Amino acid sequence: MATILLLSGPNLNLLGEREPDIYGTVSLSDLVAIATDAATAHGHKLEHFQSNHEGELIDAIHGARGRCAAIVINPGAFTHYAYAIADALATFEGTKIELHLSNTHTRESWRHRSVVSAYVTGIVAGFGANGYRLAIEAAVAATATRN
Ligand code: CA2
Repeated sequence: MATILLLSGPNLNLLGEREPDIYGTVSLSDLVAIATDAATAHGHKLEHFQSNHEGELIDAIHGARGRCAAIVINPGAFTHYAYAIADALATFEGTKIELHLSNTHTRESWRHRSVVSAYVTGIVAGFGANGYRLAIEAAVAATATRN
């Protein structure tokens, strides 16, 4: 059994309360349940951590080193400018999936750029809540084929 760390960035704790046209009506705890079910179905354990603070997310990435097989991260708006999160992801040796509810490329131009994409194994974006299952399955598959 491997541990998969799901990280949620700023404002994702407010999901379900505003902007349902973009992000859907599900809450963050609903998304964590979807991810947990997907991980459990493959015999793995899921841990989740949400923070509105960049340094706390960096500390969580450091804490996953040598302990977790994969990180699935929705960095929220940090995606677009947080170089320190990109640097932290570069230090993690396992599978890394960048995850977004929305297709950021169909939205405002400032959302088109991700500073973390160059440091991840792959990206899941635009599939809403279903993306949380897809991302876990991608992490499991990528982890199984490593080495
Ligand atoms: O599509 C995604 O998953 C995003 O990572 C969500 C971020 C956004 O800054 C990225 O460009 C794309 C924003 C999450 C904030 O979600 C809200 C939830 C409730 C009310 C307002 C925003």
